[in-house]
Amino acid sequence: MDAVSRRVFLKYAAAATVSGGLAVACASSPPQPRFITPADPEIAARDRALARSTAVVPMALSARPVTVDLGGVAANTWAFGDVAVGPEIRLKAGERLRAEVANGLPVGTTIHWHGIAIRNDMDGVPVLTQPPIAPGQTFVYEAVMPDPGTYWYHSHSGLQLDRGLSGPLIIEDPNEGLRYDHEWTVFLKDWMDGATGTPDDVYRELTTGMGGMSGMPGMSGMPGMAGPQYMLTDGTSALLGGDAGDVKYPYYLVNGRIPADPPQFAGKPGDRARLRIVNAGADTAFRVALGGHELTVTHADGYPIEPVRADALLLGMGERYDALVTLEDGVFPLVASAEGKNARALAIVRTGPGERPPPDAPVAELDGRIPMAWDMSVTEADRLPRREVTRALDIRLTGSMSPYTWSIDGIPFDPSSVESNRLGVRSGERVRISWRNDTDMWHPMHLHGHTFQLAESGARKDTVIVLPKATMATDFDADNPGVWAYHCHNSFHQDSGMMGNISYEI
Ligand SMILES: [Cu+2]
Repeated sequence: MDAVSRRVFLKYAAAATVSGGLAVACASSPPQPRFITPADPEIAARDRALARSTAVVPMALSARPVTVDLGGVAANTWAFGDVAVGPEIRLKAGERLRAEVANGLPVGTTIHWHGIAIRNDMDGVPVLTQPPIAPGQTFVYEAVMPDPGTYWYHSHSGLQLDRGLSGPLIIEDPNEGLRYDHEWTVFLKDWMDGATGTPDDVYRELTTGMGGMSGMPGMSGMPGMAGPQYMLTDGTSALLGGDAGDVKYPYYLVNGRIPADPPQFAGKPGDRARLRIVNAGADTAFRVALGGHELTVTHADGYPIEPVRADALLLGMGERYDALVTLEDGVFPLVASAEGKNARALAIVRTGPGERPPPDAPVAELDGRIPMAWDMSVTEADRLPRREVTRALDIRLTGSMSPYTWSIDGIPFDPSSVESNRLGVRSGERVRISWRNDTDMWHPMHLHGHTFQLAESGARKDTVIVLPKATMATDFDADNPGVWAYHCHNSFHQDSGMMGNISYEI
């Protein structure tokens, strides 16, 4: 069935169920499942049961147009503060976050708390879990943050993630087992907004082949200008199975700064630092290494793994890794290379005097050992109990660069309909999603409200890289009722339609 006739069929089926008058249709087709809605009482009840403290951590976030300084480059963007990264939110697992979000943007917005097994009505997906927050309005997100780890928050409306509307969210473990002297958040971003154009210009170029129209003089859309401004035409990555991405950006940032004026982390030789690395990019995988150091990777997407030694890590959009490092004596480049894009983001780690390394300093570790999520194992304590899969979902990833369309099973997501690309599960089931990538590109696939486990005892994650023409099996327990988006975390693929939802049946 094509998209239109499928939608018509679903509407017809819903009407038949409601009216109850079409006995013939009902008798000859299986009963239509009914689904939980975000307003149902079990969603608030689960949240209350998860609280391990009476603490409520307040946070005020004001989304608005602002000019930020990227380190000598000004960008007119939409952000939560006066810098390109939103404020770091910190609380302890089991505490309640109360985030008051004021929308000062000219369009609607919502905030999603990425990776958190949050109560469904606070998940921040327009139409699926709430109406957009209208311009001038305020919405209060209030929910228990149940699990420790490195997470982040971002707008889930349109292409707003590709602006400044994101920030780190760190949930501390009340029983933290690791010992370290420093904790450094490394928040990675690809950036063009308000410097050379907007994400809408990029999307227009990807879908029509024509750039510009943003009104930014001399930058894009000049009549007769040859070749694409943003489309990545020559970026390859062996680790990602070929194609690196769709878009080349003018800037890549660590904590909102360009390499010409990098952020600096300071310590003493011999100190141990915990890196909390977040890829908040829209279309860039980052390869991260600290020159002259070995990493000990301890967490994937917030969940503990059996520690793995690494020279570098590759993060798809939405992924996070935590790593411990024992600091040498000197000044070192902490590099996030934009995979396949011949550019990098940079921070400096300093434990002594000396010149800071140049932005293009060679870093041998970038080509060293790079474990991927499927090489990692969850710790015994966090492993899903062994049991039979009771619900198998095949999610086929489809689409192409030309024409620029991305979809699920050939059907682009319709953001106005909760029925679009909807799959059902029931509470208590062990669900296996097989992500089947039929395309020539890699996709970082993200499921809301749950963490799945790769293979038998692989890493627990909420976002997983699915390589071209490959299938990735991920298991989770259906223990968080609601309507949960799943989508590619490439912003342009998501906006084009590589998205759907998993809904709990009643
Ligand atoms: Cu994708």
